[in-house]
Amino acid sequence: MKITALRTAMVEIPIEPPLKTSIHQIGSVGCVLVFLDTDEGITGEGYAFTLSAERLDVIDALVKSLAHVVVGRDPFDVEAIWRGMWNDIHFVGRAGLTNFAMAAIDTACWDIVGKAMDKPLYKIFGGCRDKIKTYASGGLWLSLSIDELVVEAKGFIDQGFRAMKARLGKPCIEEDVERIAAVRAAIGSNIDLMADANQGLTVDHAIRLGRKLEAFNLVWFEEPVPTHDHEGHAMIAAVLDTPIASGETEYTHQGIKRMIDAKAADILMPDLQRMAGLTEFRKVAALAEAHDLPISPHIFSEQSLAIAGSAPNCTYLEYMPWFEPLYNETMAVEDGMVAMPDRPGVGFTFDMDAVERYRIG
Ligand code: SMN
Ligand code: MG
Repeated sequence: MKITALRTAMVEIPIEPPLKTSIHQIGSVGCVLVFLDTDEGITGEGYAFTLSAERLDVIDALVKSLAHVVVGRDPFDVEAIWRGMWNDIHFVGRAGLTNFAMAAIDTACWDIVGKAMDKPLYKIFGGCRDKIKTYASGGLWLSLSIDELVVEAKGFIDQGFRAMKARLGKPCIEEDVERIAAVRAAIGSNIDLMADANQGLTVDHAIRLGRKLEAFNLVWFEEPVPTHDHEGHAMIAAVLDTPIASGETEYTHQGIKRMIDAKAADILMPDLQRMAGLTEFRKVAALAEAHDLPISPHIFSEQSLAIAGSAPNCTYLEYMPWFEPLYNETMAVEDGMVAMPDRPGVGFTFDMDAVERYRIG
């Protein structure tokens, strides 16, 4: 089998109403969709994305710059293709948008493998579960009032969720505490609650806030301080009882390994495009497992099911609905769980009418 062509399409999906975290203002997500055609009529799909559509053309150019490494190759040689891309990008950098481009191509290669074998990827990787706990992540933003938080939190339960993530990072500690208290009171003690500060705090602030949040039994306190500050993360993790989750902006196993070595987090959150694809993500899941650390993949909900269904140490899937409009298939949530797709490959295919509707550039 041979890859015969690499095609891309740029799309922008609006997020309405626009939302805020401690460091982001998000009004849309822009994606570069990647299609790898083969001489056997199978097409593999992957994507890279950014917040808004700024710099999307840069990602598109980087993806296309890797075509010469993949076209003509057997898609089953995923390791060789990954290594070929890794060497090709070396001079411009092995972290950043280069990884995003690699991830989209690597995921599309695995999608071809699954479709050719007529098996879902989690089974090919070695299945360990057929459903996983998930948490609602598309809400409880910093831009919402307390009344809006309460309505949204109850809405998630009505939709079948048994866990949800709120955002932290108001300038005043008491305000964050009041918001988490309101959500906890609205959902009761049997629903899992996470909180994410998106790197927006200082170590002192995070410790003082974290101590007050211990009362609300959070599943985790995510990214309290900037990602590079592994020592700061470690101090917070050592002081608080609440587990610290982090890692969504680290690149490849090198970044995650540095976090593990620094004891920066109790739960690791690799991101598919910063891992440069499923090939590396699988190794990172195993690296975490070798250190008895749980993982919870960062966004890329649909693609990360391949990891969630095959990595024994994966505890939670992030349910981020932003990309749903692009797919023919949906992830159904039932009693707080998402089922692994029984369809071949990644198990989610782009709806070409939707692609046309959101297409830009
Ligand atoms: C997040 C931040 C930015 C984009 C997507 C998601 C957030 C998360 O940190 O963990 O969901
Ligand atoms: Mg986060």
